Amino acid sequence: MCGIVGAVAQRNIVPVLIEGLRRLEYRGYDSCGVAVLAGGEPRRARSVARVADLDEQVRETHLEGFTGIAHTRWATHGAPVTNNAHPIFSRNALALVHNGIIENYESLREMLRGKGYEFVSQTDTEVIAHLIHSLYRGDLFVAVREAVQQLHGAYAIAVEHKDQPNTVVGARQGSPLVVGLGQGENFLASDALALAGSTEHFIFLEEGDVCELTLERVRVADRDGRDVEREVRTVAAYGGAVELGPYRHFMQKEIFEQPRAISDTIPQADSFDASLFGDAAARAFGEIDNLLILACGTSYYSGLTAKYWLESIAKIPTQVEIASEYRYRDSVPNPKSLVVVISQSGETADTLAALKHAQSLGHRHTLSVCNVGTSAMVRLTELSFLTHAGREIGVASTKAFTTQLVALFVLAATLGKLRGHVDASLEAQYVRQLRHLPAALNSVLALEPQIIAWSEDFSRKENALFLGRGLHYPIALEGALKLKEISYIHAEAYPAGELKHGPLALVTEAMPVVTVAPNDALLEKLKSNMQEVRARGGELYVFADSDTRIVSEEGLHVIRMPEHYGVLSPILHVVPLQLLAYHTACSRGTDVDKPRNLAKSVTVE
Ligand code: HGA
Repeated sequence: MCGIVGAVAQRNIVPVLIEGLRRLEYRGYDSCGVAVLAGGEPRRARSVARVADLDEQVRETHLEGFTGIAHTRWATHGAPVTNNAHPIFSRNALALVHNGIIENYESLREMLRGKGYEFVSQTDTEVIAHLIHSLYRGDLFVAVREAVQQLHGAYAIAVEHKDQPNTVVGARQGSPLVVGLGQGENFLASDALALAGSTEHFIFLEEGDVCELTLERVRVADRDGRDVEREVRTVAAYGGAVELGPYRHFMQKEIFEQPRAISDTIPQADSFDASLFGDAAARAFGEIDNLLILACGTSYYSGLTAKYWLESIAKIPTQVEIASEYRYRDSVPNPKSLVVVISQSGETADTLAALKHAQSLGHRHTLSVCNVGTSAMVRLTELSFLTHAGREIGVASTKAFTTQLVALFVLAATLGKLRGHVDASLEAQYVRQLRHLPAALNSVLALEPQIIAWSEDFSRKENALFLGRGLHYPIALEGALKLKEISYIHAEAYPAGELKHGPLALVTEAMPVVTVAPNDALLEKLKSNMQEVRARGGELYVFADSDTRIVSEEGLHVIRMPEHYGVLSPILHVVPLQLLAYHTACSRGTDVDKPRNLAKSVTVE
């Protein structure tokens, strides 16, 4: 989603700003822009095309300056047109970029119109620019501190003013913002990743903070206006640009990286110990008697899968909720709950807000499952388990999902052991199964040519059904989501036993029905559900474990999974569904890594 980069330096800063935007591009955006202070009024360039186009513009127009701010926008208020792209100006004196949503923008707009401000964009952001301008009396830091008192909603902003040519001011509430510390130059960004190559020293601003960057100094004030010292962290792990290598898209690369990502995520130790989740975990795990999992999208489906593991392996009651629902409904807090939040980026706005809501209700024990160790979510939770998927560029999540599943299985096994339901031999069996997963995944990835053959049929369909049962129902949900996201084919997933209660009415020869068929206790029931589909002319595409005795015949296509994988089977069964969605999308010619209307790291509500 939206990205911010800002800098004050003693050199032309535009190439650094453009490079920062490039590093944030993978999150998805619909327009971009940059503004510099170059003697007098701010100058800007904006584009509704790619950052590469913006780069060309700045070269052609010789846009250069020592102080600047830049932005990638994912529109929430106002169409993705040049006029709404950030930086937004106020009276050619002040330039501002913003991530988030200002909820009281209508009343502020009326108030500012009353003061003579003219609005030229449809964004909510423009009110912030004019508000700060209206409060400016020669000190931008003071004006921003006063302005944010009047804002309701979520924001991370960076602002510059023509009368303070070596200053950038930032503020955050509900959206991330970091300060990067350089030598005689300082930076601001919505993600430290944007500043890789410029600095390794960061201040992660806290909620309500306002900061002022000048060449030699960074000043931070907290929400009460008191100057504060924030910890400086060194983050050296951000490498250079991620290469595509021999793959056509990042999504394909990331699907094929799963054996490595999973092997890096599986704990080294041969036993499941609470300390895997942090120093305080042993005590916290001893004080809980249920779990509340909060997540969105694909992470929600990993939570749903975890519920089956947690209740069957650890015998611990588990509730899974969509974060954006939980945060706004009345719920009954249970002091003995462990609240588990799951997010690839650790910055997902809805999940972060749900976590804070749970904490405000008095939940003391919280755990994040996350792919970014420096993220707000990891910083806010008592316990954490980091997945080691590496950077995920494709908007449609793949390796983040399977590594989350590994993390959540380890949680179930650890709680199962602590609660006396996993003895030494079962523990050893789980460890063996985990260790063998990367090899098992490689065999599943070798099915790609057979899946490509199916994807050609799929690319001509407009609807699809996905069926699974038990532990594999969330996998069917994830398969349908992947197909929707990147191929734009309408897909629905159902627990197979639910077909006869409604969706069977949709089944005709035109409806492909993808079935996840592991050889588990529900296999015979699933086979009956498949017969119900065949009897109505539905075309079945089945991913069947080799020992299921499901064989291809007319209207029934079967791809054999290399091995039956017991309790960890969902981690294998999701992979062919990822490949099916990927190759179907390729056949339809969609923008696989940046599907329309979607963005990575959903940092707005
Ligand atoms: N509300 C602003 C910024 C949107 C944003 O943060 N997207 O991720 C706008 O629509 O311009």
